[in-house]
Amino acid sequence: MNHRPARVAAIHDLSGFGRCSLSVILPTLSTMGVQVCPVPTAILSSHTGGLGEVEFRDLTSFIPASLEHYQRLGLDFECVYSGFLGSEEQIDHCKKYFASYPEALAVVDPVMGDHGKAYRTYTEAMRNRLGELVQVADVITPNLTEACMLLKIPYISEGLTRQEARSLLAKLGELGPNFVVVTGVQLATGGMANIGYDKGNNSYWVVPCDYVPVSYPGTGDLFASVLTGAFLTGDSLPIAMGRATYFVERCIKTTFSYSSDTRYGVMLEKELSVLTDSANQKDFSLL
Ligand code: PXL
Repeated sequence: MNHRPARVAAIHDLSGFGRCSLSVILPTLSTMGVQVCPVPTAILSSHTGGLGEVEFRDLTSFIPASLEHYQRLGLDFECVYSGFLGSEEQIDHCKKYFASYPEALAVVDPVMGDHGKAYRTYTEAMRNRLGELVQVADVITPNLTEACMLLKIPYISEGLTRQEARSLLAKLGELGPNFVVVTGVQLATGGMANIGYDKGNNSYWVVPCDYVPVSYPGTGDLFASVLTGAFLTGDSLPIAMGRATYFVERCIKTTFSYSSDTRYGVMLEKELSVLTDSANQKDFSLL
């Protein structure tokens, strides 16, 4: 029997200031007992969200080179997880990673935008190409902006009814993945929630979020990494969603309590320890 921790190839950028991408995925998954093998797509001085001009080192050629190396040595992964990608070419290299590890859990966090707007590095052509990545995914974790971009529908700014929320999830499921989670959804009944769909047992789930009047970069990356870590350690979809929501909310509330500059991201250093106890989870209900 193999007792080593589950191993994830995490294909994402490495950002300096701003606490996002591999910089937060590594400590998060390590704390959950999952080994991360980083496949950096780029090294950036900060995230792209407002800390000045970003110093950018493109690492596109490292993606196929690392894959070739791992395949040649027979090194295996239980999960391949993709996040922020900088070009169509990087998306194509990612597709090859997923195809090379057909047994691995394929997690696609379709990092494209937030608050109804695409990130400035994102092009229309990349959106179409990302759709192809989503087709081969087992799990996708778009926020509401990204969910609408994937479905090629206008951003939904009104609260969703239960029926509308379920239909949004079902349509995303039709794109390919067995598990769909959409974060940051406004509900018609009031309040924000993370919603999920498990296609295998045709169940829809909702985890309500506490409202905090701020937004920080990297919270989507944190959510997707806790969800991935929970899946890899045997949790069901709603339990994984409950753990991810609990952790991200704790990070947001703690950071807000210090009135820190939002562009620096959340103070996960103060909250990582909550991940070691899987009882730290928000309650979930059927949607
Ligand atoms: O949090 C997603 C993300 C990842 N990587 C970079 C980003 C962002 C969001 O702004 O800028 C470089």
